[in-house]
Amino acid sequence: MSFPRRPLDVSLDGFRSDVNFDFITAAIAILFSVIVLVLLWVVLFRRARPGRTALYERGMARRHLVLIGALAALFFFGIDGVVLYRGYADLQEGFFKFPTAAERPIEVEVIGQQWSFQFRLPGADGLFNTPDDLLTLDELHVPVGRPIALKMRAKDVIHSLYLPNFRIKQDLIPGTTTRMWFQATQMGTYEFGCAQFCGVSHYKMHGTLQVESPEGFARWLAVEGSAARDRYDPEDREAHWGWTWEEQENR
Ligand SMILES: [Cu+2]
Repeated sequence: MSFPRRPLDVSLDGFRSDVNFDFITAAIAILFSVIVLVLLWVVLFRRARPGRTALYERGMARRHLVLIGALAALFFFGIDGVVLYRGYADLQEGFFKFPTAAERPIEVEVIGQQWSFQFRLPGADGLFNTPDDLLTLDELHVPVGRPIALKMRAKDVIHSLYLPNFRIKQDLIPGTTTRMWFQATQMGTYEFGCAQFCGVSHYKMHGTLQVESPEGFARWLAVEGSAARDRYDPEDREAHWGWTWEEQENR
């Protein structure tokens, strides 16, 4: 089952969320229809009419309690149980597992502030807060088919980076570092936004994610990297918000 208005899924793991959403929607729709049909049947065909008394039943007899228990168990294990099982399977398959260094992720630092997202890529030296860092505002460039590892902080209030085409969202919280990862399966330009109401101009807090071919991304890195080195100003303290990654950070 698919809904035409859903944003295009261009991620490795987005289908996991879609499958769960579809399952819950279908299960609730079926349950709702059954309950409405039973209610209609009772109201229309079992009501009092001339020559017929409606039966008033408190539902406390043993057979009623057994029926209620059986239905409750059916719904609990048939819906919640399935979602729990699927969620656990997703965990096991690494949906929520932050990429290790061995998986060679593209590492990105994100700062959220009223009302924009700033992204920092480490550049050729692989280290953050050095002159060749690539800084972008409300625009993130990533290559297709590589894991992207984001570590995020906030300057002022809680923001949330939401990538609808990747079915992921994570808060940026002042005073702590949060993490999120994704992998794109399709090139293109996609929108991201802030998903926490973070002030009067919250609506302005959005930008574009450019998913490029590996060659296109390498070209972008080379061109922007040398431009970044030229632009680097050691006196500009505001621009040096990056930090050094620690393996155990925020586990
Ligand atoms: Cu925000």
